[in-house]
Amino acid sequence: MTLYELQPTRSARARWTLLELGVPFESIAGREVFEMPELAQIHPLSKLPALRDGGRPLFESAAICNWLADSHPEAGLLAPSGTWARALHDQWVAFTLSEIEAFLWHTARNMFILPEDERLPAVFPQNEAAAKRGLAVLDAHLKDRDWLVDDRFSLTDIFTGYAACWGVWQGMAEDLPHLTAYVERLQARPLCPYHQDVPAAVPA
Ligand SMILES: N[C@@H](CCC(=O)N[C@@H](CS)C(=O)NCC(=O)O)C(=O)O
Repeated sequence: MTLYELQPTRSARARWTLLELGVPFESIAGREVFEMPELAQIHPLSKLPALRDGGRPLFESAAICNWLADSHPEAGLLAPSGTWARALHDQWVAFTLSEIEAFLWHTARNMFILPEDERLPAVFPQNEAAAKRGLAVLDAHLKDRDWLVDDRFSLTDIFTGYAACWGVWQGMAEDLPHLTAYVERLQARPLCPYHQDVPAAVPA
């Protein structure tokens, strides 16, 4: 098992999943990974994270994390397909990507990643408002529970929890106490790698 990663970014989801599952893996890490032909063979856009499992290439953090948890069912990190708990996991993953992360990432691209003359700071307020709407949904859901699905820690928390941390790091959760407490619970877990600010580490 080989994980191509850059920490701390969305690669951390795959790393945490592997650690929770106790699966040994080789790590190929760092900014130089973006230039590696072997990454381009896995991810058509040479993005991270990317995984090679027994020679088979896989990209997108959601697909990687789901595959890892599904292929190690004994760990109980993810409810099986066909259960209601799995439907709820799928719901939170889709919600995270479309209602929170898309906006956080669009801002990050316009703040750190695109060439300076292509950046559009005008998108920041709109993205912040949209991401906050999504984060507020998580905050309301977490009012009466510690974890997102079935009130037990699961892959859903590894996945969606990353976007929750990202929102907190961006100062978007000051009026979201349940989300803030949730991020603290995540970070208190012994294997949690979500401890640094994302934008500072996103490739320039
Ligand atoms: N939706 C993808 C996002 C992958 C992604 O954009 N990763 C960033 C690091 S967080 C990256 O590779 N950036 C380099 C680039 O955009 O060219 C996932 O969740 O895996």
